[in-house]
Amino acid sequence: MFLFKKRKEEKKKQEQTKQKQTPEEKEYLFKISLLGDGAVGKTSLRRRYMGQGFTTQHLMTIGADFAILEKEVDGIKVTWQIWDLAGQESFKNVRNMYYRGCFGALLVFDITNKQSFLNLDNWLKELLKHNGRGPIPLIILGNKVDLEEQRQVSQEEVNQYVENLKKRFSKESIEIKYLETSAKTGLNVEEAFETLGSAIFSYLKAKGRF
Ligand SMILES: Nc1nc2c(ncn2[C@@H]2O[C@H](COP(=O)(O)OP(=O)(O)OP(=O)(O)O)[C@@H](O)[C@H]2O)c(=O)[nH]1
Ligand SMILES: [Mg+2]
Repeated sequence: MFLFKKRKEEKKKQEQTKQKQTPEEKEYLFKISLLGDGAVGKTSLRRRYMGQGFTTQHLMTIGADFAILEKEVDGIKVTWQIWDLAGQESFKNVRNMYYRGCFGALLVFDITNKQSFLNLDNWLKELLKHNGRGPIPLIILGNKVDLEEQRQVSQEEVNQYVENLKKRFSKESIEIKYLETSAKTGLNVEEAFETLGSAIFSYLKAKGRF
């Protein structure tokens, strides 16, 4: 009986210290996912962000790849849990469980592949269906900008798409942004994750969970 009471008091103390912690002292765990058609460069972007370089080979992701790493966002320590999902249609059923509880997503298409841009809506639908959290911050990434001469998707059409999404989710406290990246040269890769991280902090603040 005495032990039980002591444990309860300890737990209460722990809760109180947690509440007193400033955002800089707290530790945040951000589960995010990378979505988009097969071969658009999801794994390459994740590897680049993790400092693992770039390879020209396409090693198709089977089901999902999972990575964990610590990086600061806005001066606050964040543990990223990155789910890099397989883009191929055949992995559709396996993917669903990885969406659950994600705080944000990087929606990737390949600027040299129009269809991968047109399919973004399907990816978004899949995410919203299985996430269990409602709309979450989204960063749209037009990848492979180093192949500018093969571009099939103009920045204007993506901006238009993003504007429509913003209208669609105008009642939600989520940010939606567009960035062009290259996993090959590293252009905007850090920015992509940092922008998503900042958007997640804004989302948590709006939900009173910061
Ligand atoms: N030129 C160029 N090639 C890229 C870029 N990003 C990825 N690639 C190439 O595109 C191919 C597919 O890259 P992945 O990162 O494996 O694609 P993925 O989206 O993870 O594909 P799945 O796992 O099958 O869904 C590879 O051959 C990469 O080398 C880029 O920014 N520029
Ligand atoms: Mg992959």
